[in-house]
Amino acid sequence: MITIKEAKFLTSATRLADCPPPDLMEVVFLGRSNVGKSTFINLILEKNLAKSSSTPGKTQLINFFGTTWERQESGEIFSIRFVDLPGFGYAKVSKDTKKKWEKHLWEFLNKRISIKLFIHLIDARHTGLGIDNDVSSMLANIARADQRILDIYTKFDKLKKNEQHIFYQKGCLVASNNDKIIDKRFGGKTKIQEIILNGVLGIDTN
Ligand SMILES: Nc1nc2c(ncn2[C@@H]2O[C@H](COP(=O)(O)OP(=O)(O)OP(=O)(O)O)[C@@H](O)[C@H]2O)c(=O)[nH]1
Ligand SMILES: [Mg+2]
Repeated sequence: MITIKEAKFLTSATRLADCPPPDLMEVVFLGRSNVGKSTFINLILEKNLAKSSSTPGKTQLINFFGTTWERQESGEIFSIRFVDLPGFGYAKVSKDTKKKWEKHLWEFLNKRISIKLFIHLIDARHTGLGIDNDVSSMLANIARADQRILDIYTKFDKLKKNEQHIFYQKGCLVASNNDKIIDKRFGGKTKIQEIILNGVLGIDTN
C-alpha cells in the first residue's frame, strides 16, 4: 500500500535547457493531445494539480510536479518528479509551431537522464493509431537500460462491457477518471500507484 505524502507544482519549461537539474527520479506522461494525461496525473496524485481541459492542446509546456511517496509496509520514502507533457499531434497550431514543440519534446525525452519511467497513455477507444505506433517505436529506440516504458489505456469508462473484457483478458493496464471502474476488476488506483513506483525503481513485478 502506498500513500502520496506530498504533491505540488514545481515549475514549467519549454525545452530541456530550461528544466530543473536532473537530480530526482522522474516519470513522464506522454501521448496524443486530449488522451487524458493531465487527468491521469491528478488521479494518481489524488489532487487537482495538472490542468486538464476538454479542449485539446491544454498543456503547452513541460510541467514538473514534486511528489513524495511512502510505502506503508516498509516505511520507505521516495521523492519522485512527475512530468506532464504537451500532447502529440495537436492540430490547431501552425505546422512550424508543431514541429518546434515536437523537436523540443523529443530532445527532452531523449536526453533527460533523470527519466526512469515513460508512461505512454493511449485512448482505449482508438488503439493502433499511427501516431501511437510512432510514439511506441520512438520510445523503444531511445529507452536506456535503466528506463522502463509502460502503456496505459485511458477513458476506459467509454467502452462497452464486452470491449472492456478484451482489455482485461489481455492483461492491459487501464484507467478512467471514474475510479470505480478500474477498482472493480483491476485493483484501481492503489495497484497503478504500486506499478508506477516499481517501474521508477526498476523492480519487475511480473
Ligand atoms: N470519460 C473520460 N473522460 C476523460 C478521462 N480522462 C480524461 N478525460 C477527459 O478528456 C479531456 C482531456 O483530458 P486532459 O487530461 O486535459 O488530456 P491531456 O492528454 O492532458 O490533453 P493535452 O494537455 O491537451 O495534451 C478532459 O475533458 C477530461 O475530463 C477518462 O478516463 N474518462
Ligand atoms: Mg494535458
